[in-house]
Amino acid sequence: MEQTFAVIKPDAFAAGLAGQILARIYEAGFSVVGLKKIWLSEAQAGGFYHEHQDKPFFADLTGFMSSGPCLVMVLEAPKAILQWRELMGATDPAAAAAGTLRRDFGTFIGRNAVHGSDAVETAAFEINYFFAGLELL
Ligand code: DAT
Ligand code: MG
Repeated sequence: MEQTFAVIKPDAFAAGLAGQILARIYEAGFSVVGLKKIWLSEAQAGGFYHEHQDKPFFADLTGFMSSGPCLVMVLEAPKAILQWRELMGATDPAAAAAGTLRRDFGTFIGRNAVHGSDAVETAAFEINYFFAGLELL
C-alpha cells in the first residue's frame, strides 16, 4: 500500500464541491486514512509550496491557498500517488482530460480545485506537514 497527500482547495470547498469530490475518491477505491478541515495562513501555505517560492505565481498561489478553508487528506491505495494524480488530471483544467476532477471542477490553472503529491518524497513531506501519525487511521 502507498499513501499520498491530497487537498480539496479553497475554491472547490467554497463552491460546495467537497462531497462530490469525496464521492469520486471513494468510487475510485481509495481509503481515506486522514481527513480534516483547516484554514492555512499565508506562511503555512508558503511552507507547503516551498518548492515554488521563486516562481512568479507564488504570491497568488499562497494568497489563494490561505483565502479560505480547505480539506486536507491522506489517501491510501496500491499506487496512490499516480492514481490520485490521474484522477485529478493536468495542472491546467483546460488541458485536463475529460472525466478528471480538475476538468470537472477547476476554473483555471490558479483555481484548479485539488492538490496531489507528485512523488514518494513529496508525499512523505506533505503528509508530515499536515498530519500527526496518531491522526492516520
Ligand atoms: P500540480 O498542482 O499539478 O502539482 P505544480 O506543482 O506545478 O502543479 O504547481 C502547484 C500549483 O501552483 C498548481 O496546482 C497551480 C499553481 N500553478 C502552477 N503553475 C502555475 C502558473 N503557470 N500560473 C499560475 N498558477 C500556477
Ligand atoms: Mg505539484
